[in-house]
Amino acid sequence: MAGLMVLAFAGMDAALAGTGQPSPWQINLQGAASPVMESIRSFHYFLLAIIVAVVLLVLVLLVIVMIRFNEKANPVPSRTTHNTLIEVAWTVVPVLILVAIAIPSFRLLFLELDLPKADMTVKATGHQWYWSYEYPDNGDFSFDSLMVPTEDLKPDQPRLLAVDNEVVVPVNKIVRIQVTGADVIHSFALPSFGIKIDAIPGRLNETWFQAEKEGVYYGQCSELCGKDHAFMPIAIRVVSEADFAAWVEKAKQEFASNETQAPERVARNDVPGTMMPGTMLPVAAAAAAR
Ligand SMILES: [Cu+2]
Repeated sequence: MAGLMVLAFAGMDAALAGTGQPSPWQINLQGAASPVMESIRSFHYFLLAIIVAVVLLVLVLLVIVMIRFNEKANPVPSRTTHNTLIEVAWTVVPVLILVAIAIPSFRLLFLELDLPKADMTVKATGHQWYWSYEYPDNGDFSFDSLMVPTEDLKPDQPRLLAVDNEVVVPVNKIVRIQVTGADVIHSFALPSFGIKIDAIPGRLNETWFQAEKEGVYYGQCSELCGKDHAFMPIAIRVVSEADFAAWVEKAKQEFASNETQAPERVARNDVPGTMMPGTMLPVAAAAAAR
């Protein structure tokens, strides 16, 4: 029965959850576009089935107790206190359930953390409040990626997720993502690829994905990093190998000299009252002056 309920839920979820971006009334994980996310989703449904079964068992036992052993139905209670068989069972069964969860859980952890041989590397650096990307294997160009403000959105661009310069990667290739932070801790997260990894200043974290379908996939910074934490989305465009090669040629020219790119574009994206990196909150400034 638990299995049936989970199946129904999974069916409903397939209809409701978008892939690459959230969808209205979505109640479940986003659709999978990488092998890791597929494993995360099946592990999620496996856990859901176990949880539903446990909850139903407890519910049934409680109802039996309430009906059969209430004061009216059972005025003279038994004084039984120990039952070796039951006590062994309610210790061993949960242990077996935990072992059954631990095995696929560790398998999934290894899949996520044991990087396969990568076809290419993209380095993502979190800034307050945008991402910048480097392509060391494809000509070593780099660029900043800022959110498109609502008033500038094109019809096919989702609000708060679209960016001016998307990360472009080839389909079906293993992409290693190296992640770091330039100022504070950010987190690089993209639900449909099943990746979420902290961007920590002074440290290089790595993860990977293999996008299985062409399209645009969106993610967001997932570590509270300041005022515009919610406005530094991640957009990855997955294209064919030929389109990727063409894009690389174009990008090499376009981003050839962009060392001063960030500050003016951050200023454009900003609103009055902004705290730029390096400025202090009034309270902190007062404390420093003391
Ligand atoms: Cu951030």
